[in-house]
Amino acid sequence: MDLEAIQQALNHLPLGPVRFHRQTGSTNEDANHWAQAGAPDLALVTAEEQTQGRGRLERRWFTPPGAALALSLVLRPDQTPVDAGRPQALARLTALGALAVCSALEDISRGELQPEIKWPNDVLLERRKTAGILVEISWEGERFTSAVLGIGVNVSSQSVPPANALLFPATCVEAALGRSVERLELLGAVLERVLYWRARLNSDEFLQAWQEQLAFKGEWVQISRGDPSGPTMKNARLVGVRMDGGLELIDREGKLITLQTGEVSLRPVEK
Ligand code: BT5
Repeated sequence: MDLEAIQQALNHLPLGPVRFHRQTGSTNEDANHWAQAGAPDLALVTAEEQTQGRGRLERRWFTPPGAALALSLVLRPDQTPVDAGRPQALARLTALGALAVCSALEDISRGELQPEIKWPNDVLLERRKTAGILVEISWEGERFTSAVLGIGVNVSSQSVPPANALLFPATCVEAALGRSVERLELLGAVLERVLYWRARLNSDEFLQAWQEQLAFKGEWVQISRGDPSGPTMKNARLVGVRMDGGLELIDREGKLITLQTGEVSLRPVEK
């Protein structure tokens, strides 16, 4: 990939300016700085390699050169209709990234791939983590001034970290699809779908798509504090997601539990 090829692949989309790095620390870090310096809506940072790629809770995100997508998009509030409070806005924008990746994977595979969203921010293929979303929002009081939507997608096998570095099993798009994938095509499809879903952020269609893509629906999952290896809080059957981003589950006693995006992890209960 290079800047010219990226711009050409994206020239049908109404994006802001694009920055491309062969290697950077973190595209989210870059986009946050750029947003503070006045980057317009839909300014895009993308990189071939990240040396300090980050996940939630100070975790690391692995992006070796030439094997993945690593991108961060600046979103400005006037074009991004999230009218809710802080946790809800974070949940909704995270879902925007996850839904965009799911739709893009369906588009480029012509329906062969069946991606799922592992609440709150992972995209799974064949029940393995293939993409992660990290949203970082800057607030002024109750109004957000900018959000950075960070998306990492494993495309070819070199992008998949060794199993001992992982909290949850991982795979890549090419392994799930059984053929090679053009990263520029996937990049264009993801961004096209970010635009599509952003225009529908508060719609029933958005909630329905989020609900439909949710992994482990109707299944028993183990809820842990922090990492999936952390202490188990309890097992419960997953019901669905609510408009405010909360996840609903029913425990063994039949009690409804709602989890908010935060320091919890889900993992299927082994039968
Ligand atoms: C995430 O965090 O899944 C969010 C990842 C966001 C990455 C993008 S890339 C572009 C932008 N720039 C950045 O610096 N970040 C964003 P979390 O749910 O906390 O998951 C992190 C965990 O996923 C790690 O602790 C590992 O166990 C695992 N992991 C790390 N790299 C992975 C990879 N390439 N594929 C699958 N799992 C990975």
